[in-house]
This record gives sequence, structure tokens and C-alpha cells, in this order.
Amino acid sequence: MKKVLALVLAIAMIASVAVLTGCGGEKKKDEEKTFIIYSDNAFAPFEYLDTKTNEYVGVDMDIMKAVADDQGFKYEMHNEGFDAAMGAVQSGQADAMIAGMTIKPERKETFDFSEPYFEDGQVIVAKKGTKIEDLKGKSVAVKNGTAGKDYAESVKDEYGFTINYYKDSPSMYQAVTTGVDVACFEDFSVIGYAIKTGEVDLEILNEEPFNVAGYGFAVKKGENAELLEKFNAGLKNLQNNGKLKEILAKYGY
Ligand code: ASN
Repeated sequence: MKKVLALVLAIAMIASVAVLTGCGGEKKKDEEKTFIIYSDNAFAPFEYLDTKTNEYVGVDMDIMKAVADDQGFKYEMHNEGFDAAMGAVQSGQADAMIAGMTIKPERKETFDFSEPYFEDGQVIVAKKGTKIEDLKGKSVAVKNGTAGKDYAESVKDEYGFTINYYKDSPSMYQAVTTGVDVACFEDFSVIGYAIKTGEVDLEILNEEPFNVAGYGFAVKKGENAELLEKFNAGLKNLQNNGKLKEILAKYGY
């Protein structure tokens, strides 16, 4: 009899422990989910390595932190490059990306975007004194997967140039500076920042940026709707409480 009682007690204890940890475990999982966010790695002032602190900083990095603080979620940032970020979101390796990403109609077929938090378009950049006619018969530099790449491909026959593809913006600028390519295609605000800070000694050829559109935070189409909602809610709060303005002003906007 004693043995039976002990056995019953033991089973009851195991069961209660299982129930407790089961419940607690699930709740924990929900509360502590750490979202994986990918980004570009050399796209100042939106994301770039601060060599003093060895940390990625920039408008996108600050927005992401402020939104996560506002909405109370955890995330891990991976600055792997723009094309890598798009691939990571599409493969499900990342929950989302924030990378100065232009909200383009074609991208909406594979991504869901947040509300825009910035506006920009692309420009053609070359050594000082270069004219648009000089692109004929030469090669230009573009960054894999970008809006600038799409634009270059769409006008290459009209201007008569060929295209070389690079993995990041600095490689593109270098190709132009060293004369490998005659020009490159980049977002206006990003190359504007590089010129202003003296990082590159190049010139913008067009008067107005083309394909001006919003920048958005993006998830894979049909996935992570809850995270997208949180981002939009947080962004709205940052717009209303002046924090977004503050972040942009910190980087010169
Ligand atoms: N604006 C670029 C694009 O959406 C983003 C980037 O180069 N990081 O293609």
C-alpha cells in the first residue's frame, strides 16, 4: 500500500512539474522571442561600422532600436550586406530587414513593407567633370540587388554602357575612383553623405534623383505580420513624439 502511495505521489509530482514548466516555457517563448533582423553593412548614414566602437550605427540602426524599445521586443541585428539581407528574408533565415530599402512595386511581390520612414531616389555618380555622354561604350558599377542596379539595367541600351556588379557600396565607389568603371548608381542621400564627409571625391551627374520612393522595413510576403504591425505602431509613435526627427537630425537630415 505504502509503495503504491509513493508511486502515485511521485507521478503527481512529475506531472505538476511538467505542467508548470510547460506553461512557463510557452509563455517565455512568446515574451522572449528575439527577432532576427538583417541589414546592409556599408550604407552610411543608414548603417555603417563605427570603427571606434566596432558597432554598427546609423539611421536604420537607431530607428530599429527605438521601435523595439517602444514596442518591447528583442532583436538581433546582422549587418551582412543588402543582397544578403534580401536573401535571408526570403529564405526565412531572417524575420525582417531594415536597410534603406526602397519600396519598389516589383519588390511588393515578394516582400511586405512597413510605412515609409524616409524618401530617396537614385543618382549617377562619376569623377568630376564627367558628362552623361561619357558613359557610352564604358562600364558602370552597381550594387547587387539594388534599385540603382535595376535603374542602370533599364537605361543601359539607351546610354550604351555595360554593367559591372559589386557586393557593396564602397567597392562600387572604389571602382569609379580607380577608373575601372566610369560611373556608379547609388541612392542620392548615401552618396551625398559620402561626398559631404570627404569619403569619396566624386560628383553627381543628374540634377534630380530618379525613382524617388519611400524606404521601408520589410518582411517576407505573407509572413511575420505581427512584427510588421509592431514596427508600424512603433514608427508612428516615433513620428508623433519627435524621436524620428531627432534620429534623422543626428545624421544631418
Ligand atoms: N535603396 C537601396 C535599394 O533599395 C538599398 C541599399 O542599397 N541598401 O535597393
